[in-house]
Amino acid sequence: MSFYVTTPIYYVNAAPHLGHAYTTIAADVLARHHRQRGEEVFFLTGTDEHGEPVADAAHALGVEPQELADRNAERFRALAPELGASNDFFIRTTDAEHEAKVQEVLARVRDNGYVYEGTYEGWYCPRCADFKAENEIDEGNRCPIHHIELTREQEENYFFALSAFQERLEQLYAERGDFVAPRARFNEALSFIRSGLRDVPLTRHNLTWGVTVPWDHEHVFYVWFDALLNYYSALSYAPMPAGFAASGEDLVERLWPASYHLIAKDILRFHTVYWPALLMAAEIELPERVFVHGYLLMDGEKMSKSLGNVLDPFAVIERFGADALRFYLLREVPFGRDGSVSTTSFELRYETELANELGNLASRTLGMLGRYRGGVAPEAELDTELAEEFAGLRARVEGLLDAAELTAALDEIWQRVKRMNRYVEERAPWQLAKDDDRAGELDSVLASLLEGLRVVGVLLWPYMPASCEKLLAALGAASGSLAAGELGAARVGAVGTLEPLFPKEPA
Ligand code: ME8
Repeated sequence: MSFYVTTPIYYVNAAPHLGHAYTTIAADVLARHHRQRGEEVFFLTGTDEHGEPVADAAHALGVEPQELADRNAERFRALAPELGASNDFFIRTTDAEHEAKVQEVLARVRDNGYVYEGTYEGWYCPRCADFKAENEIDEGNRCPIHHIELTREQEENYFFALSAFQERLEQLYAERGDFVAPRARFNEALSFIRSGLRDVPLTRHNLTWGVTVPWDHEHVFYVWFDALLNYYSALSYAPMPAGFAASGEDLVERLWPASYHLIAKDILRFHTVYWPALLMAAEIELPERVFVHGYLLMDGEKMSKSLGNVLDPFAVIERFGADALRFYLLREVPFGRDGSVSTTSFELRYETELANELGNLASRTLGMLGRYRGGVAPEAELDTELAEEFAGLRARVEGLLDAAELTAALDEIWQRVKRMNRYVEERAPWQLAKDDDRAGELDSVLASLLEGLRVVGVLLWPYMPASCEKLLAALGAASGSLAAGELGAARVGAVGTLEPLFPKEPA
């Protein structure tokens, strides 16, 4: 089994912000979960370096586009490990191998008869790098996303015959109800298709910052076609991950088609309409699914570098650690919907859920084991009540993560954390410890809590890898296999020490 997950490649016109961190974190959770299943996983992220958004930003700063790209690509590359992201490769669209692949695939699209010369005239947003139809324009000829005035473009271009794929796209949506999720986004894409597809520019004549069109050196490819192809081109030159079993196949053969493209709704149309059409035109298999998450909002507006209302992920990580940020974003904003984020709600969740509910549960449990049983886990039978609470949990988490329901899966696990907190209060081990006749009961309570913590550590590991590794190490357990995510699957033995997982007063 293989699992190939991607994030969008981010524009290098400015530094990374929390919105970028969000998609990267989400993709990382899926990648880690699938590695726990024992699958061959490939997780790709990277940067989109061509086109007007980058060329314009560079000119405004008085530097060459390549210089700006080099500077900001490094920041995006550095963000991934800071977030705890385990990406297997980082693609840059200025990589020579990527550029060569773009030329090869798009020449094939032309050979297959889907490219023709024409004149484009219409409205264009240089920040979106997108041509806007009349019904997508805000009052005053403004971009609905960036609120800037659109420019009128007239250009001799090569066109991609998108309209030729109208029927095949409709058929794709009829046959594959899970091609796009959530459902509302599927419907949005389908209704865009049904409204009638128009051909789109494949090349730009007035721009030089891009991949040269091999059959006409006066043109560069329109940045979106160059960018989308990253998902495919990366596999032709990324190194084989260390854990992959030996086989004669290269990464394209092993991993294509992609299992999941994660994106936000701003780039829905490119991924759910242009991308499948382009692949059909090039005779390449289509990806399995596109999951469209919502926007992180601050003060009710989409956070974005062009609007300047940005919360700095680096600052949060420095004080609270990457795990807290990962947990907060996926817990606070239901994955697939828009949601507001703020430092106030972050601090509240950190304190009540991470420090109190999980951190305290772990330190209390280990503390009681030390006090009452010398730090050695009793071999007692597990409490049936708690066992029932955990029954089927792993399978439900797997099912939800198959559908990229990251928030729902996290909640399933967190309900058990809350349950264990209540269990401690109900069973009051400190009372049981006073009564020698109830030693067996105390054994069972402690053994059950340790097992519960171990299971939670395994299942939460994709969300909070560093903290779960600490917890599991203290329990003498491992995070590697999802099969261990069942109560009783790998009993805890002797227990080590555990520093507070989420200190109340972080640095
Ligand atoms: O669109 N909330 O790059 P980009 C949630 N280069 N997610 C957000 C977000 C927010 N407020 N802001 C950004 C591009 N994102 C193209 C993509 S792909 C072939 C080319 C995330 O730098 C989200 O994943 O504008 C969104 O789709 C992406 O960043 C856009 O990043």
